[in-house]
Amino acid sequence: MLTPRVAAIHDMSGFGRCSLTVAIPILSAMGLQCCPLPTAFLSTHTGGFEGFTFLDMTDEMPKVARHWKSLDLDFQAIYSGFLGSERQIGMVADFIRDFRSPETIVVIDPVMGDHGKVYQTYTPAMCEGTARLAMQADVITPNLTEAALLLDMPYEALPSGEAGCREIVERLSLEGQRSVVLTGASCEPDLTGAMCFDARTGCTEAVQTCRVPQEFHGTGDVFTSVLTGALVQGASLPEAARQAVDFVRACAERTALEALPMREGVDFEPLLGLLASKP
Ligand code: PXL
Repeated sequence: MLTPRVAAIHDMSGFGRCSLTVAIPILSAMGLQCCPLPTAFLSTHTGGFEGFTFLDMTDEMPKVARHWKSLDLDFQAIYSGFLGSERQIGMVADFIRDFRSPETIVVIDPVMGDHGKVYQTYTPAMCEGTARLAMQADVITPNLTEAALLLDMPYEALPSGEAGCREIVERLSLEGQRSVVLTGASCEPDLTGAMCFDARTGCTEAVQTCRVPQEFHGTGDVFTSVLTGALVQGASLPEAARQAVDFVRACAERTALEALPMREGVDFEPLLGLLASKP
């Protein structure tokens, strides 16, 4: 079998473990070919560093897409995350239109913010565009902040607990048309993980683990990269979410013992073997 391919549309942040520096090694460890389409190149991510550089790749993106099209490339999954400009949102929509086949899994992480706050570089127009783009997805993976933005309600007003998380994913499913994996979803105070609405089955299921009592940057990117890899490998949505929850927990446990600064992300590299596909 040919190695499945994933087009990964994210920024490349040189330091801080997020987006492409997470997606490429994780998808590769899972036995998949990751083809990066960078949205921006930054010296670090924007969460916790001052003075980061930001090279916008908007003008480059349609050229890359055109070249890939001329090579007749196809992708088993299209996976998008952090975008660098408002114009890119339409470009990602065009990319999906041009490269989607009936078998392609389109995973859109509607990256916009965390902990109730919108990221520094995300304008209101970008947030609206992200919500529109997310309508093209087979699967979206918002955190609670992004869920509130997609539902156009204040973060503080989100329903909580297991019943609240169920309500959120069902409301975000566009009447059952798209799958939703809510990250950072906590059914009980000592537990955390994901709440999944699976558009294929119409079922909502909680996938939980013990909470590691510390926050880390970039765990959403680790989570959605593992989820995407597992879906391409043929896992069901709840199985893929289970793999992603367990991997993030293993990374968080290890990193908590190392007392790494939050902004450096989770120390996932030594744990990539846990994901390794067995030929
Ligand atoms: O993890 C999301 C993310 C991705 N890329 C960049 C970011 C962030 C969150 O802060 O700043 C550049």
